[in-house]
Amino acid sequence: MIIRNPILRGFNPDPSIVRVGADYYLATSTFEWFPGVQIHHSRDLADWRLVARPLHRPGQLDLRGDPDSCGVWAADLSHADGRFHLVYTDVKRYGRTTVGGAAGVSLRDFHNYWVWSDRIDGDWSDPVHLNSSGFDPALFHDDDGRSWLLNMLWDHRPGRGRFGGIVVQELDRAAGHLIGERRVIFDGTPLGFTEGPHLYKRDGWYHLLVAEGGTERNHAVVMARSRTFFGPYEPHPDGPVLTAKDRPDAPLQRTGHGDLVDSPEGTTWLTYLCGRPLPHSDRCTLGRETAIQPMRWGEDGWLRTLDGDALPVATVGSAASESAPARERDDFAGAVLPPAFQWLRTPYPEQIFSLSARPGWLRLHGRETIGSHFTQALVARRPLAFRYAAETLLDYAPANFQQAAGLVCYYNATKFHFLHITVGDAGERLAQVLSVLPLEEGVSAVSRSVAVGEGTVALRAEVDHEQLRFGVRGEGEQEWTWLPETFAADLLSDEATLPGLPNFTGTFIGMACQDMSGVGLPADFRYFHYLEEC
Ligand code: 6LW
Repeated sequence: MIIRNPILRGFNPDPSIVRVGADYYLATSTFEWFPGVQIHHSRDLADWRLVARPLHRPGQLDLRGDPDSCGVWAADLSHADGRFHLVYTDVKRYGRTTVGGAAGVSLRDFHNYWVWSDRIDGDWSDPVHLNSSGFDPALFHDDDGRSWLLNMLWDHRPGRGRFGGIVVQELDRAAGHLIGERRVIFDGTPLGFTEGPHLYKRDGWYHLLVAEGGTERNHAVVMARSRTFFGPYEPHPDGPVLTAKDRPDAPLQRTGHGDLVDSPEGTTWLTYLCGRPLPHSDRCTLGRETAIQPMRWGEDGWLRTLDGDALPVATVGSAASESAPARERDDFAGAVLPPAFQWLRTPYPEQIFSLSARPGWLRLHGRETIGSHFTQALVARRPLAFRYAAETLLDYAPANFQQAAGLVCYYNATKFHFLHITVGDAGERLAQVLSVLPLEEGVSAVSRSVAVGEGTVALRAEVDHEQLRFGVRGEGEQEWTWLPETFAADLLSDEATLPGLPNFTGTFIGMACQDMSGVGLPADFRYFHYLEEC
């Protein structure tokens, strides 16, 4: 078995893993993207398949109005008494780091929910609100049958450092609410930014695993242990269990926010989030991804990487060759979206798209502008590599300049490149690119346009690391017409941002349709191809 990290390529951060018999399940965060939470399945830890997106009904999740990089953070997946449990945060407010500067208050809104299901791909329950005291909830099911909720405690008060430690409180699963008192069990280490708690019981010890250092280059997996549940917890004598901090040579960067699982053979595996910057850059256009590697328990009862160097590994086992490039051609012949696709925020997808209005086509209804925090018609998928091409076929007849539809490379409202078909001043149909750039607030650019004839039009994006180019091909044409400009793909990354704003997702590539005239003019898409050029 060869494991190539990241095992979940493209925006899949904050992994939580559980094993039930021979089946491993991995839950990752989805933020403002809908449906909420992705759960992948594997039997060998190498090959993973998306098997569930549990939060999909209006009664479960409504992300409309959630700011960029808010929404569903850090789901924690567990299994107890024959049932899967999922706790997660819906972040409703983030804003800039503090209101009133560093000495000001940091007002944010984190709501933690619990859902459950007897089957991983079953109909998950409606959520039960547990608390709102901070983010990164996790459940610990003790062997006395009691369950406990952990989360990081958010301290909004001036000068308190915002991260107030790890708190626990008992969850009465039968009654469906927290009971007893809330207690801080761990204040963290000097690395700070203590979050992402998970608790395990082994050899008479309670082992606490947390993320520290913040999710950028100082990120780390940190462990502490105690003989008693409420602590005190003694940090690992070696420091972080795994980190790429101060190791720019490490094959994976930003490694942190981990979770542990034991194989049937008794090997302990650590899964964690990581970032892969573009070569010769610090920019992660694919966002934070998920990696995994085996660990070992020392004679002293502490967990370490196999080499004891606390470093991430690119592969487990000798990888003779690179994995084959993905070539995914999706048409829209089915009644549901192909599984790789998601949309933004709304639990009412029928308001933005239809797969039945024109059989064999995906119809996007012209709604709000790209970047709207409410109802924008944008359906997209994660790119998984630094080089890829994406192509679609569009049937669209705009009547005025306020109507636009096409192919978009999208990070969030502050950064995207949108190749769209619209109408010029003389009423002619044309293709042009609207770019909104993250570094100069509100700066956007519209490229030079190319004329487009009647009928359907094929649209193509080709991304090669930092460079993006767009092409169009009219009905009956053999050759692509490439727009004269190229565009900065690396601006669509976690790192290219105005200061103080959250950038926790990653680039998506997909289809969009907006109608600022309010007519709701639809655009029809026949297929979507995602091709990793080798
Ligand atoms: C997540 C926190 C983190 O809740 O970033 O890197 C937050 N760690 O644990 C969003 O992914």
